[in-house]
Amino acid sequence: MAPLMLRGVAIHKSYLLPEAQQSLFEAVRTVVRAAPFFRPTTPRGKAMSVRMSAAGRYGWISDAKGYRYSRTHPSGRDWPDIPEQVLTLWREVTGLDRAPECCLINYYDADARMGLHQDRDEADFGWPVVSVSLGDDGLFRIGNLTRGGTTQSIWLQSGDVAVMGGDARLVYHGVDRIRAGSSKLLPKGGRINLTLRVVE
Ligand SMILES: O=C(O)CCC(=O)C(=O)O
Repeated sequence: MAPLMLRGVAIHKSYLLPEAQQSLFEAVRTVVRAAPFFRPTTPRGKAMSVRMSAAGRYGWISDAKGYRYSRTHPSGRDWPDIPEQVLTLWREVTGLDRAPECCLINYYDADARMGLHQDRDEADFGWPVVSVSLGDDGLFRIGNLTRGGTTQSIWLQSGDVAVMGGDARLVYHGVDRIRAGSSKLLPKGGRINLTLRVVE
């Protein structure tokens, strides 16, 4: 089915069927056992509401030294490999042979959110960013290529996949709120978002 287009972002609603969501969630659990969630702080020292982990050659971290990609988890260990089913999904939705080097894993509890931002720490904005939602619904807001202006929002649900590429690669985006209890996929509730990016 053709994706729904919102401000250039391609949103594949219900891309993953419940069984595929369950299997992806199990794969994420395995990653998080090896690379436990941590709560990043902004360079100004404020704790972010989202908890993070990652798989791949790079993870993304933030602390007093700033926002950046890092080859290691805060524990000092390498990040686990990106699960094969995640790489398959990337190939399916992008049609690219080049694999992403970072699978960022965001965990949102009922009160977590993510402010409007651009993904611009990567070397080449020619590669798309792919985002996969699991668990509770998240209200995803899409703005413009510069800060400010009008925005539009859409509820991303478990199994939805969004692709930010082409002219929409650098669009401002964020998550305003979580609809707690809207999914039963995560036994303790909450939302997981996987963000796949080519870094180098
Ligand atoms: O959780 C989401 O849907 C978006 C995550 C995001 O924007 C990011 O990790 O940069």
